[in-house]
Amino acid sequence: MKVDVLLGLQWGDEGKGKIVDVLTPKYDVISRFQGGPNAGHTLEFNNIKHVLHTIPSGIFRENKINIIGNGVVIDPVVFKKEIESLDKIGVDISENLYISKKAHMILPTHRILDAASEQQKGDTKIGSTLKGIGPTYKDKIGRDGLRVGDLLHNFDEKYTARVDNHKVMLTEFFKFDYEQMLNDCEKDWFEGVELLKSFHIVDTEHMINDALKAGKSVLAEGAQGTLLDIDFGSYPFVTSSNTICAGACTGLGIAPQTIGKVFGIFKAYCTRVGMGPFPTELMDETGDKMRNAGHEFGSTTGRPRRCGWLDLVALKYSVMLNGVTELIMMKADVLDDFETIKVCVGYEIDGEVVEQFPFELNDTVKPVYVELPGWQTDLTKIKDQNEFPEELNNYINFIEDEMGVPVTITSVGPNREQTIIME
Ligand code: 2SA
Ligand code: MG
Repeated sequence: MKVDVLLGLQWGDEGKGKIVDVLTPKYDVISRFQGGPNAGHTLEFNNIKHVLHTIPSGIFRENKINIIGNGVVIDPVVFKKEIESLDKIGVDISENLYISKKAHMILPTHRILDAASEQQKGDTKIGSTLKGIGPTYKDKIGRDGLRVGDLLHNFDEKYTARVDNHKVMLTEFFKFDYEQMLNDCEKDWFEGVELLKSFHIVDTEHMINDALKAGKSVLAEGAQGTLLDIDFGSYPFVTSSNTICAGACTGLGIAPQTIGKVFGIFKAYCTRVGMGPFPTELMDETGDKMRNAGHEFGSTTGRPRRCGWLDLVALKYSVMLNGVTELIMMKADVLDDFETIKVCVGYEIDGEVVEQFPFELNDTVKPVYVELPGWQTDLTKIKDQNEFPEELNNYINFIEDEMGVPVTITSVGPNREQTIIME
């Protein structure tokens, strides 16, 4: 069997949670391979909206194995809150959640270091989610991290050594007053650790490979988006993990040839939270209209998202990096009320038009648009592709032609029923 991968092709918030929820019934194992509580995957369960941060989206279905892979970073505080809120709605996952011993932990001081670093950067800050992601991955790569498996042996010693180190950095380098923040969260953190220890902590790479050998199907659930990838995103305004398909290999311990389908999710337009370049951004009424129609406010931090037209230069780059085999277009209904819809097909840089995603997206990059007629139809009631207005079909065909990959699902609203499978 193969591992199918589902990932975001833009700057995150493409609606991965909804689609993973639609796809999960087909898989035996659902896994997360990178990121951490900077993700917020919104799912609907019994008509209740539920946001997951660390836990894979397969947990609302019975008899699914959910794996938090080695590439993920875990904050025990957030983890505990997630478990408690699942408990409240009667979802017990103690038996079908497995956590990699090799996943790194976000320490209380990592969160504080994230805040200190952003404060020090001032105007050049990344606009991070302040969840401690950057400092945790920095320690992992710097070979100073603490892993979930470390909880099982001499943990207190290791914890104190790391935290003492961080305290020196906070005091001497960042001149950051951390005492209060640390006092506020350390107790919760240790409580979270106790809860974490009660779950299955295993070498998940063996589990996944054994599952594949036994004929089980695996879905790898990406977080954030391709344009936030540490290597290929709009560096330094990126997250600190590999969000692309290759990240599933390193973040789960699976070989490249085990990858099967690659589902690439994108919104019919673009959004971005945090700082960093965004060529098609609309800082006008059109952008406001998209934000309101699409309820574009972050599920993790509540921040208003920046909005703009679909960028096919960036999308093509993402399709290439991930080897996308199927495209999934989300939130088509958000564009219901637009007379015409623009699509960026090139970037003008110093008077020259390029179609290749450049090294740097600075202010000199100007989008080149094609304008297509809008459908001006309420898509939210549509149940079948046959009912699609001609203009929507044209929009989809245009994208498929440019990408060379078919759109196999179009989403026309937040509910499960508003997910149109394309023939
Ligand atoms: P960080 O906290 O170090 O990862 O922040 C670095 C940059 O990455 C951006 N970032 C995000 N942007 C959009 N969505 C994110 N998460 C989604 C959510 C979930 C998803 O709904 O919250 O799509 O998986 C996310 N996480 C990080 C951040 O704004 C900084 O620009
Ligand atoms: Mg989101």
